[in-house]
Amino acid sequence: MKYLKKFDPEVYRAIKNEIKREEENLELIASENFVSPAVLEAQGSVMTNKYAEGYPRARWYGGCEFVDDVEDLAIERAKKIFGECHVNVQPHSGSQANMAVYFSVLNTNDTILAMDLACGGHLTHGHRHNFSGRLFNVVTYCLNKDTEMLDYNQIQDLANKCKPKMIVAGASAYPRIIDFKKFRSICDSVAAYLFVDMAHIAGLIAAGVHPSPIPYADFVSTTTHKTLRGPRGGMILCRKEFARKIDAQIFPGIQGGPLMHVIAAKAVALKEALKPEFKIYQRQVVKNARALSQALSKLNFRIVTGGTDTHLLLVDLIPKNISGMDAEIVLDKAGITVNKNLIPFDKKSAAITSGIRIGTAAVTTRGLKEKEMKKIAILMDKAISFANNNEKLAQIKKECRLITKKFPLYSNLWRN
Ligand code: DSN
Repeated sequence: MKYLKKFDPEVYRAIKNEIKREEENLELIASENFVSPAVLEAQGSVMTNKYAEGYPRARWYGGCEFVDDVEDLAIERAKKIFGECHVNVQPHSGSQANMAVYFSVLNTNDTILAMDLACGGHLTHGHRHNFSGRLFNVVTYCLNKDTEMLDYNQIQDLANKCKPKMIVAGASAYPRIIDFKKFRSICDSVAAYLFVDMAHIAGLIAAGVHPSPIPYADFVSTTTHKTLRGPRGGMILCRKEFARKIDAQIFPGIQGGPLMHVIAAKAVALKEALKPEFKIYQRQVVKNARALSQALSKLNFRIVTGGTDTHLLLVDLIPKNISGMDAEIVLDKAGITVNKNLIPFDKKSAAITSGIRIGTAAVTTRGLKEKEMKKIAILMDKAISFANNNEKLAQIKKECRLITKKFPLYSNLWRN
């Protein structure tokens, strides 16, 4: 970063500090990951300079022959991974991917049935402060109170009553396998479209570690930066019959020029996802989440649903007498990064919460395995029991640092 260092030392310093933070801390935010140097190079490339409104070979600007190449590569690789469907790699984010899906077949005030944010859904699945909740009539499903898992009978009953035009499956904080076939049959019974937001589990699906929604859904959206381990961005996969509608909603519907440097990086990440190592990585992500869940359980943390099938777990902190908000702060002081999260039927507000969400995608990228998960659980438990003791927390941070030192991130990756 020699040019940046010289021209803008303040931004340079912030980036260096972020590198240090990522290198030294245990990153357990379920929606985050670390991209490869190849992805970073593509994203930091001259393709940021190019306007390319339109689609490959049908652009509104000249000089698009090379950006066409990367967009074609990204689309073809996504199809190889996820199967035959129409792919649009232009959404700037998951939110914009979701917006394009809604706009493609819904009219304002149409009814959608989606998972409540408080039960693990996402803002763009109809939250009242989000565009989705403001534009559509939203009915929400939650979880079974006893199992804390999706209750397909409840979803069927709600669908029978509200006759939604679209049912949204997918979540931000749900640790179990989602049965897309069941969602399809509920949709068929009420003639609704099935829209699956697979953002959190896209990498697991790419590796065959979670069942794929592609055979069942009319529309699938994803972000590219979570378990899929690509650049920050979005993508839509849909049945071919909706191809024109989806493309027209992304451009000119809701976006202008696509971010071609990000699309180049998406292509690189998708090439990585096609490699056999990616399957091994995703299997380890789930093994690590299970190991962490079991280890925390043994230390008297209550794991929502009793465990996990995915990259994430939701931890109920009520037995530990600390809120999610305070646990997030305390763990940060100890060098462990998580986020506070509502647990199903939480009595606390979204700003305080009774739980934290933990994910293993990022720590698995740097090579941690089950043995380290057990150590992390012990460190988390220690940190929470010494919540008011900054000296102890600083000591725990040093212990975390011993783990991250053993599994260097950038110092190793960038040398190769
Ligand atoms: N904010 C993301 C998450 O953390 O799950 C979803 O967009």
